[in-house]
Parts: sequence; C-alpha cells; structure tokens
Amino acid sequence: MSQNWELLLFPYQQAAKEWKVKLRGIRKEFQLQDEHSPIEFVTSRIKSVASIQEKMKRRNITPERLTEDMEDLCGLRIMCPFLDDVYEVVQLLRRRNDVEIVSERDYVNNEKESGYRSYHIVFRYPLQLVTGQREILVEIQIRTLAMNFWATLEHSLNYKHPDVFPPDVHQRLQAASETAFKLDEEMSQIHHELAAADADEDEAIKDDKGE
Ligand code: 0O2
Repeated sequence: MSQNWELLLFPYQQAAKEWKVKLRGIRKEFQLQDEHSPIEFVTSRIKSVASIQEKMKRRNITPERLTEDMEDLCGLRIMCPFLDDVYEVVQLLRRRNDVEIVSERDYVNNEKESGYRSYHIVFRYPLQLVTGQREILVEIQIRTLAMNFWATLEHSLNYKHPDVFPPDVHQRLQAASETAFKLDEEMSQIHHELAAADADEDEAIKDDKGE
C-alpha cells in the first residue's frame, strides 16, 4: 500500500504548530508576571519519513497501526533553565485539561545507558480538523539546556549506530553526560541560594517599612 505521507502527517504538523503557541504562551505568562519561567525555549519536529519507515521495520508496526503505535510522529522539545524547572513543566502539563497523558518516562533521574537524560511525556491531543475532532498522540521531551547540549551533540555523533564508535567513546560520552548533570546541579544550587537571598532582602525591606 503506498502511503500519502503529506496527508498522513498534516495533523501532526498542525498539532506541533498549536503546541508551540501554547508552550510559548506559558513562557510569556510567567514573564508578564515578572516571574521565573521554567520554559527557556521550545522546538518541534515531525518525524521524517525515513525515520518512520526505519522504526516501523524495527518495531514491526503495520501501516494500519502506525498512528496508534508510533507515539513520536509529532515531537516537541521544551528546554528548561534549571533542573527543578523540568518537574515544574511536568506539573504544568499534568494540570492542563487539553491533554490526556498516556505515558511518562523519567530519564532525568533514570538516565539511559548512553547517558541520555530527558523527561518524556506522551499525550493524546484532540485536534480540530475540517473533518471533525481527531485525537492524536504527541510526544514532549523536557530537558535542561545542559541535557540538550549533550543530547544534540551525541545525536549528531550518530547514537543510533553506536557500533561504529571506538571502544572508549561510550564511556567518554557517559562521563560527559555526568559532567553536564553536575553543571545542572551547581547552577540549580546557585539559583536556589540567590532566590533565598532575594526573599530575605524582601523580608528585611518589609520589616524596615514596618509592614
Ligand atoms: P528522531 O525521529 O530521530 O527525532 P525509539 O523511538 O524506538 O528509538 P523509544 O523507546 O520509542 O525509542 O523511545 P525513547 O527511547 O523513550 O525516546 C526516543 C527519543 O528519545 C529519540 O528519538 C531521541 O530524541 C531521544 N533519545 C533516546 N535515547 C537517546 C540517546 O541515547 N541519545 C540521544 N541523543 N537521544 C536519545 P529519535 O528516535 O532519535 O527520533
């Protein structure tokens, strides 16, 4: 059966556009209230046809089951400044009533063997089409800037073909991931300390004013 990929992927493109608006809107809302935004930036991608075909083969997914069994046709990525922000974004998504969460995978606290860290959420999203409502699956990857730095470079080094890596490279990539995680922890610690100092200063000003 020949597949009309453009037609099949249109709803996923549409969902990606809608979700970029929603997620960027969350960032704006925090900024308008002069609050720290747990979202730094958002990107999206629609899975390439070559990647879909490769995954169908690898996972024995039939064309009939494609949109149900392949959960990452529409992929969104949220980059967060600090570690805690990852979990704040997770909470924000859990509270929304325009998504039905299907699965969550915490690769932040349970990193993959490669060293990969990210929080993955798959949800069902009711998309409005001319033909009516259609529920589609969307995958969101939530990660810090440091995790994104590591994953982007590691991906560009071809993580799907690790057999071509010289023997010590796996270990060095894992070590690099650990270094990135330590950087995340240190930046989060600094963030907490500065926030606490700010709160103390606000209290002192209130005391001075006799509030
Ligand atoms: P694309 O299309 O290249 O953007 P699978 O999708 O079968 O490989 P699974 O179990 O369905 O894997 O999902 P998993 O492992 O939870 O998430 C897969 C996606 O997570 C990948 O998408 C990557 O974006 C990311 N990922 C997972 N492991 C690694 C890793 O070791 N290194 C890096 N850099 N990214 C990883 P694809 O398949 O690459 O999507």
